[in-house]
Amino acid sequence: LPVTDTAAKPGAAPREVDTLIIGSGFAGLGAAIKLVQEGKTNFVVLERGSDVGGTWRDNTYPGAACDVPSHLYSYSFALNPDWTRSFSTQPEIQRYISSVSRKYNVLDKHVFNCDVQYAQWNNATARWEVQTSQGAFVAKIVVSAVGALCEPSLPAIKGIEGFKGEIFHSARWNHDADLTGKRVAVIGTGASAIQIVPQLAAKVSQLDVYQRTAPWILPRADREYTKAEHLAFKYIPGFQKLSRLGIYLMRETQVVGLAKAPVFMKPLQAAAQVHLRRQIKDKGLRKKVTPNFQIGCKRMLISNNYYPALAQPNTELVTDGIAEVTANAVVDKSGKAREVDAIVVATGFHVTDSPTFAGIIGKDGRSAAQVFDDSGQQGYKGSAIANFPNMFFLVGPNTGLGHTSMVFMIESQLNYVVDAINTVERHDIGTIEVRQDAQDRYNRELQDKLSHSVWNNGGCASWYLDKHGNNTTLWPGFTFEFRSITRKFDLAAYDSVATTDLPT
Ligand code: N01
Repeated sequence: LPVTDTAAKPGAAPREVDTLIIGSGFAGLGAAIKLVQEGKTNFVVLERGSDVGGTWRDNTYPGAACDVPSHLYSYSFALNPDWTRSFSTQPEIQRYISSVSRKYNVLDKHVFNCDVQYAQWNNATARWEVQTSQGAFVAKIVVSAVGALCEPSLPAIKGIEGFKGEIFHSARWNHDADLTGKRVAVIGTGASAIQIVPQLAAKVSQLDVYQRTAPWILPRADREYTKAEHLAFKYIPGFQKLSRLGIYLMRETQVVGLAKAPVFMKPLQAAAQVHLRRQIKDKGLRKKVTPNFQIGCKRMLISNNYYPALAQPNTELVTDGIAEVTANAVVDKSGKAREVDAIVVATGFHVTDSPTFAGIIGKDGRSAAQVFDDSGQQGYKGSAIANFPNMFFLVGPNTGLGHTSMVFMIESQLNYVVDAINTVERHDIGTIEVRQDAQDRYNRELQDKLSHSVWNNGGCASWYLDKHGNNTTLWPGFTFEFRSITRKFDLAAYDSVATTDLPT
């Protein structure tokens, strides 16, 4: 593929850099901050949106909020004593990320509205050539921080493209569409949908919720912080850190049930059953929302208002499956058509089959999509992939979590990747690539651990598993174990060539 328009515009970001970061969510922004802290200036961040924030910028649907407590869901180096509640809403998280980007003065390193079309390794120059909607960039090292939940997955439902009303994905909410008093269908009952449904139920005339698989839902211990707590977070030294540690340790105990011995999930499943019985009195509805798999197999959801919203008279839970969508209705598999003015598609994201993989082209000319098609999505410590020299990944393969804060995993990876970049500089390395044997050994151990987990054995299909049935998304242990293996960059697991030995 030809690289076009490499000429730098006056005053624009440099076109040739040491390090190029793709994406500015929690991961990419964190990488930019760490590079600055390491005294590095020759880098650029390419961001397809018009602001930092990534998934928290994009998911603006009504009710969007985090299901990890606020004090843990933030950078350790930028604690925020001002969180207003125990589980933050999307606008507050977005404001936090934005304020961190300003505080650490990295916005001038960003090129916004810059959509990366592909990144191709050039063996001859030992550089990545990155083609974007704003022309080409060339970099020695690329850090891919595009996130796992960034590419909306649209359902392949017969006739859906011919629907004449409003239709949009949960992560691309159309705020110009006023749904007040309208008839609305929501497709999906995952983490996004269960936050959207109560908001819509309160304002629409008719809400049809299309459920394919009933999720497990636990109570949400959400509340506003008191004035005394605010003062304590702000003025008592260590109080915030202690509270963060407490949340962290409580969440970590879940790993035993999720990854090691699913039998320990039974108390949580019992708690979810009690929650369901308390919130839904109608036995028919109760039966419909009772999951048929083990809790934890899919992401555990938390909500206090989803079940009550389903029980509202203007809401109907449809479990017959969708046969087709016509110009003005959704038709279920029993043949019943329900006319609607709008459809909200809350069907999740392309994770193990992200279209972004097709745009990363490694040293033998194969894209990440082609490599993953053969072997499944595999990497080394979630941070490097054989065949892709001088490229590091944040939130790469098997770094996802089902129980606690991704920011913790991201910070672990930031240590590792920034140490890798420092190592490359220190040893004057021209190219560096993880060894296939090191990657294979790492993945054998991972898959062995995952084979005992509830994600693989809990009797459900989920976005955690790829088309081969392999779990290539989740980290199977305690997060402090991941922190430990990413503490230092391990050059021994990599093949490297000194700059002086590169062919000229
Ligand atoms: O997506 P999902 P999401 N026909 O993939 C259904 C994070 N997150 O956007 O279960 C009909 O979980 C699908 O059904 P089934 C979090 O990590 C966090 O909700 O596959 N239905 C499912 O019900 C989460 O896991 C937060 O049978 C179809 C739903 O759509 C991840 O993002 C908030 C269908 C998709 O659920 C993704 O969550 C939001 C079809 N063709 C998101 N295809 C918080 O922190 C799919 N479905 C709170």
